[in-house]
Amino acid sequence: MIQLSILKINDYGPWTLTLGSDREHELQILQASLYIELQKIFSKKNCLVFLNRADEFFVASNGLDLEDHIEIQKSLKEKFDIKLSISIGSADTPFTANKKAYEGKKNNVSLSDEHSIFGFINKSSDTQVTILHFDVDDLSSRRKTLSPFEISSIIFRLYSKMSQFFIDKNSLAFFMGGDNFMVISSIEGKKNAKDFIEMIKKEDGILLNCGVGTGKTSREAVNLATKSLDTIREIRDSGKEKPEVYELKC
Ligand SMILES: Nc1nc2c(ncn2[C@@H]2O[C@H](COP(=O)(O)OP(=O)(O)OP(=O)(O)O)[C@@H](O)[C@H]2O)c(=O)[nH]1
Ligand SMILES: [Mg+2]
Repeated sequence: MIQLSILKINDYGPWTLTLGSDREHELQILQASLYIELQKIFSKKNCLVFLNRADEFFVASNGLDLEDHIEIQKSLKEKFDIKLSISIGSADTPFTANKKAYEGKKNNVSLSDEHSIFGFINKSSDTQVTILHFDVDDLSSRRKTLSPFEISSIIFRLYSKMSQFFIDKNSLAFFMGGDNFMVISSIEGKKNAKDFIEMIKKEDGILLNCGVGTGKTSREAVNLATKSLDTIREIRDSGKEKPEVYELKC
């Protein structure tokens, strides 16, 4: 079971208008500050936060109970004037967990009125999340002929294809910066990595590597996925034939 917590700023649209038109810098500062704080709080609880369109945050929150979420809300209240709601969902696949969280909030299934928490906490002992860490092989060589903006355009086209491909497999893809992407997946979902790599190789001539990690918490899964990705690089750099997908187990 994968548990997802989606954090959203309450009434953000109308509130932004109250700042007047000279607001963009303030909004960017607020969004970046929120992201820093959330990544700090959740990583201390062994979770990773995934940035969604800069003003919404997805957390693979396996292992966190309602009390943890209340504690997080209390700490955010002390630091920010704006308030966030948290919607929680859990399911066998990340996409379904995301739908459950969404429906929990839409149907006002309250877990805590006071702290604006909605949805469903995973109460079963079955908690496991798989992370696929994708990275472009040798992006540096493209930088020799392409300008920074042209590189970004390639990366965002790739992100768009990845998002579509993995949503069809009930998994959620996020851009992590540079040429890095992470997909929140179920353990069965990892078999899709190879197919995606082949598709992108054929359609766009881009070579990707993918490290896979599974853990009881997202931080544990991400650690293993990144270690697996780094292992692909080590194999490649030692002159041996590298695997495109690699999975280290703890
Ligand atoms: N989010 C994230 N970004 C990273 C990580 N490692 C590197 N980056 C970013 O990705 C960019 C590209 O770095 P690399 O992927 O190492 O460069 P490369 O030439 O593609 O090298 P290989 O991936 O080893 O083939 C860097 O400039 C960083 O911005 C990581 O683990 N996570
Ligand atoms: Mg790379």
